[in-house]
Amino acid sequence: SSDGSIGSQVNHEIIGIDPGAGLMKQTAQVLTDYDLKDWKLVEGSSAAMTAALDKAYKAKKPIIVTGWTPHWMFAKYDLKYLSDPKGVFGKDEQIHTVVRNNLQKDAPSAYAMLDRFEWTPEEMAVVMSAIIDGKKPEEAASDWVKDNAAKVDSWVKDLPEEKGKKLKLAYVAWDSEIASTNVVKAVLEGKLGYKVEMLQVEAGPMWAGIADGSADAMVAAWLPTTHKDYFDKYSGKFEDLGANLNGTKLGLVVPRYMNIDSIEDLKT
Ligand code: PBE
Repeated sequence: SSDGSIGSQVNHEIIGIDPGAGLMKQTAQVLTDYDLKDWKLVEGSSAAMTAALDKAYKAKKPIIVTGWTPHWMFAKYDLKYLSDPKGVFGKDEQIHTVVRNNLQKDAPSAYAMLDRFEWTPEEMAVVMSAIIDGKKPEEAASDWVKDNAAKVDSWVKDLPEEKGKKLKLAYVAWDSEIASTNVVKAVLEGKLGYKVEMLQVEAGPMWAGIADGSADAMVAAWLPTTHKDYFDKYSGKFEDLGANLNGTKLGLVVPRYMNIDSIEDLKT
């Protein structure tokens, strides 16, 4: 239809990301809880979502995407979260570091570094922005490590090198996790001598890989809400080393030029 409603303007589509993301489950719940029957959540990837956003934004067209903080999109475009009066997207949570059982015994220095690893959304933003400006992720990460020597030293202080020992870091190609995983790899390799392989997978296989020991660690666990299903499913089969970043948010995101403010506004 072309009745001029927000729904008809965007074809009743919300541009989603990879189906395994917690954000996708929460958005599906939003469609139910707000009774948005005509609406579709479009599956894709982080990269496809940001490409669609970029295209719409440049044309000043309406678009609704699933989004999260920390993300470079908020620096590059003038955006807003739609308010969520029913609280489906939950409260602020943290990004946690999660490792396989027995990693402490098998790779004590890596375990200790991963346990100490923590940074801020502002620090992560530096790496994310460098990547979106065209730097290779490894290069953006190693530059950040060079520029933040004091912080990096606090993660590795007094830990013995384990030259040549292999480690596998699992991650999903979410912009925030591309940044964090590359920084952790740069530190484990550059400061502690490990040989680190990065395994890019979907969210389900990332958790499964830690639980079955085929991956050693990940810094991409959004808890306590977004990855609750995975956390519960693999309970006892991993070790949660706690938060590595505070100050996250998830929700539906639109360009500020759009004349809506709340998820409730999608109903009209
Ligand atoms: N995210 C980014 C993920 C966690 C990191 C919000 C897209 C998710 O929804 O599972």
